[in-house]
Amino acid sequence: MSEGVTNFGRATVKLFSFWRSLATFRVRVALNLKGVVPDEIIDVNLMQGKQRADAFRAVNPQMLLPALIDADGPVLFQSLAIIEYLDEKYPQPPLLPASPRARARVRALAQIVACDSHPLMVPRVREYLEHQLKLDEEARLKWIRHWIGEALAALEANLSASSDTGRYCHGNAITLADICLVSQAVGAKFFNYDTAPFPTVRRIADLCMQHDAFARAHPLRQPGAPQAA
Ligand SMILES: N[C@@H](CCC(=O)N[C@@H](CS)C(=O)NCC(=O)O)C(=O)O
Repeated sequence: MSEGVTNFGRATVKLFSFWRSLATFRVRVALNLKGVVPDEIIDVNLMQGKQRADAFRAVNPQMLLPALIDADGPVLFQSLAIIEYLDEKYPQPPLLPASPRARARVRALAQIVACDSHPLMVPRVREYLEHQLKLDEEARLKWIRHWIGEALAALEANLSASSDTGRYCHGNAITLADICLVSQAVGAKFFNYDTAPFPTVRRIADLCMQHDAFARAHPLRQPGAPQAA
């Protein structure tokens, strides 16, 4: 781990982050939407396996990013749980709609990404495919692209068929579902997956990326990211 940005030693909000982490991207968007600026950003280099170092294991025994420490803690982990925590602590702008049915839809769309697709392509899974199952790079990419496509297809089917879909995933305000949808679209780009067959997903992702909270949170705009898209 290496120390990142600090504000006068007043460490009230600490975000454990890595530029490429899509789950951390989701939390960065939520922080930006809520106007919360972390006092410290602690870089955990996933490409160097630093998530498994003792220093980070003590923070999050699951050895996954993101992790967030708000004031005296305890540490918060799992991107959806962190985002809902932020939403409850800072209610404006709301990231979940008001009605139970609408909230369920937004959470379900979010979980297509965060529970059913993204976990299948993270470093620990890619490493297992490579080192334990001995799959070559072509087979590993086939795996990743398959699960990216499954989620994009599920999102597109729901979004294009539902009268609840508006400018964003649910109506005309940004919700948790949009945050997750954008992380899926950005992840697809990382693996050169063409999102053209999913026009509703693409339209909403493009619209979100015009918003400063999303644009500033983009993985390629974080410290340590490569220059090129
Ligand atoms: N379900 C978790 C996923 C967390 C996760 O897998 N994070 C990735 C980075 S996006 C990670 O830290 N991977 C480390 C590893 O796989 O070893 C969440 O949404 O927070």
